[in-house]
Amino acid sequence: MIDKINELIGRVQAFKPKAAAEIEEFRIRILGKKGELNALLEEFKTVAPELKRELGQKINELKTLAMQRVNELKAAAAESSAVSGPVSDDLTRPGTNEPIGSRHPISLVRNQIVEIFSRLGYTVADGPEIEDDWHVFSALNFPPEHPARDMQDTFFIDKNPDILLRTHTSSIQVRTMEHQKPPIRVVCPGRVFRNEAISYRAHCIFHQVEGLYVDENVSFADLKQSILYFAKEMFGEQAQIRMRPSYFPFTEPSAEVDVSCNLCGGKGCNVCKGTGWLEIMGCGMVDPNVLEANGIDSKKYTGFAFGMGVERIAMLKYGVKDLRLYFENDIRFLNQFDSVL
Ligand code: 2NL
Repeated sequence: MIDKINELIGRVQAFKPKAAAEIEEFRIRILGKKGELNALLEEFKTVAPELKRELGQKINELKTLAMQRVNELKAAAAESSAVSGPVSDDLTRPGTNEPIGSRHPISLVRNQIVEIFSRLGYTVADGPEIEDDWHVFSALNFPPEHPARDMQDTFFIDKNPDILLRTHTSSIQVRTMEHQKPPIRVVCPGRVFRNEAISYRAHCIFHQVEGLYVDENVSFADLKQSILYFAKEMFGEQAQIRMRPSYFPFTEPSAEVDVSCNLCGGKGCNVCKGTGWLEIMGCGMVDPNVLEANGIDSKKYTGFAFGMGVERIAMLKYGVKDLRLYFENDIRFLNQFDSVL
């Protein structure tokens, strides 16, 4: 019986089909219900017990080999028929259309924000996503007991209170002030992280663009005019802004900026909840404590800063009502933004 098995192994190894159809014939002849392998297994039932171990192993070897060989040959045949079918000989055949990708809406809006401020003389700065307490909180005048420093709100790494994921991109501006003297004019785009439950309007990872302008005689009027310019470039010439008093640890005074609702032209609709205004960012005059903490003489220099959420601006611009769409990479959503800029 061992000779029969070896002979069959030899034939499997030597098998070279001339046409694809021969592979299936070969499979049926060897591995099929009434094939040679099953015939061997019938015969195997009658062999002496002391031979069973060796013969059984040998038959298994044969079976694995035959299955592998059939699969290999079938895969090779499928590939070669795809390449050398009759159509490929027709050189006038139109090419297959390779769909090209497009930028993610968050990238589009982020690029546009950066581009608008670059026209006002801002340069772009970057910094690490994993930060320390100083660059995210202390240098920005956060008091020691501020709730943002809590585990509930901020992701700490290995529970180390000094290593954390940045919760805003202000840490980039802090790093800019470390190695650059005024005048400073930077925009800082980047991902930020907050320990929040995910919903249609919140995500634990999102994108911000912040800006910082420090020089002699920088005023709140400069801030207001810069933001108005931004709003008109982003939302259209008809856009108006208003500012409401607010509070941030790092600016004084601080303001929340609203843009007039594009959908109803300010009359009030369900998007602006009847107010005619939509919130787009926060801003303010840099707190003198922040300037001093970063080695800038607050008697000589003043500055303004602002920060906005890219998802929020993109939602308003494109009328997207659920922020989670930006993170799911559903091609049906992404295909609607066909710009490649
Ligand atoms: C918001 C508000 C803001 C800043 C960010 C800032 C940075 C430095 C100094 C002072 Cl280094 N301020 N950034 C200022 C005001 C508001 O962001 O709602 N962001 C989404």
